[in-house]
Amino acid sequence: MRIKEAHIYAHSLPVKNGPYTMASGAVWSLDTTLVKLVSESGHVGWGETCPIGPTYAEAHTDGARAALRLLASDLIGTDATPGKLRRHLDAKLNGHNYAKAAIDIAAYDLMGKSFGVSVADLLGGAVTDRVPSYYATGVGAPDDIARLAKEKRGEGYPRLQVKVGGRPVEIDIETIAKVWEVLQGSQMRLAVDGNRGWTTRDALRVSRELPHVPFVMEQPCNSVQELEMIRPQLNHAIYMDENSVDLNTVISAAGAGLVDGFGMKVTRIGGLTPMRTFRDICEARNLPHTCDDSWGGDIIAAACTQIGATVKPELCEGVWLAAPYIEGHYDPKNGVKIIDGHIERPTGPGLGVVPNESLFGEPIASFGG
Ligand code: 0XW
Ligand code: MG
Repeated sequence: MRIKEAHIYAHSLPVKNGPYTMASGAVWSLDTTLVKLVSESGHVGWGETCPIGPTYAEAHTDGARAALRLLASDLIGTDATPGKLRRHLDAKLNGHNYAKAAIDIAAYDLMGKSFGVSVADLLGGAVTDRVPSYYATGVGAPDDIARLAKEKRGEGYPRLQVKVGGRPVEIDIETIAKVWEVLQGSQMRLAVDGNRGWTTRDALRVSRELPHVPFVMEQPCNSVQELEMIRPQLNHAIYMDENSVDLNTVISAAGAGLVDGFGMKVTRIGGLTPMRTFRDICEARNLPHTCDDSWGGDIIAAACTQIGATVKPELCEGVWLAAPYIEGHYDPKNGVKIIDGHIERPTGPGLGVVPNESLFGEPIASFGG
């Protein structure tokens, strides 16, 4: 399966009822980048990468596009089988996982479409076609977030992630306590995501003042070293998100027992090829994890859902989608939607979605053809 054409597209995704707020800032609109690969056999595969602004991760839109231009220029005639392709990309450019991820996802879509099987089949097989999702609030006033918690609980979401950080920690403590009043007695699980925004002092204080609230503390502080400092003193389970930038970090964190699970982003780790290894490492250590991305439309949503559907159900913390914050879909028929807090896995070949590419206009770069 050799690549005949590679095209890169830019597309804008405004935040519905924006902005979306996290400890590191507020975003009103995100610039996503799509990759289309065409094989010599005429099959087409799509990938996507959409950093949520320039301060959330060590990633930004222009970085993704520059890296993709460099990588795509050398794809023509290359074998699109994802494992081989991965080594080819690594030989061309060091790092830049979030850009390589778009090519890797497109290669999986291409392979699935040409074999007539879904990406979940290629990743080991779906264990469910109804994948649990979770809702992430922005950083907001305690009463507003408690109201939102009640609404999302009513909609059937099995999990809520409350954003905190970037403001006085007293307001975060009040927010978590008020949310817990709403969720107590329900089946809905709670994660509190600091997005690197707390000091170790703040994280320890929250854990000490709310020992009765069974939340998972996600990426409270900025660095791995800060997580190591607070770990022995916490009352709460701790998940790593932003710091888990590659498989090596994941192996170290899991091996050292530093964390109880991960919030994982498919593009941060480099696409579906490393993501399936990540999933298997977590299964070997019984570590729960999410299968998310930071933002993006139907392509990234389908990629997260396909891998999420293959995770051992007890370890699947959910698949977060930007869909509730985005107007419309790339694929008018099979767009990836959240219904009653769960996602129906698209069951067609490849990712199971086919974007209406006229939405993206002319490519910003094209190779081959
Ligand atoms: C809630 N998310 C999955 C979406 C935003 O991009 C941030 C992210 C997270 O957990 O940090
Ligand atoms: Mg997170």
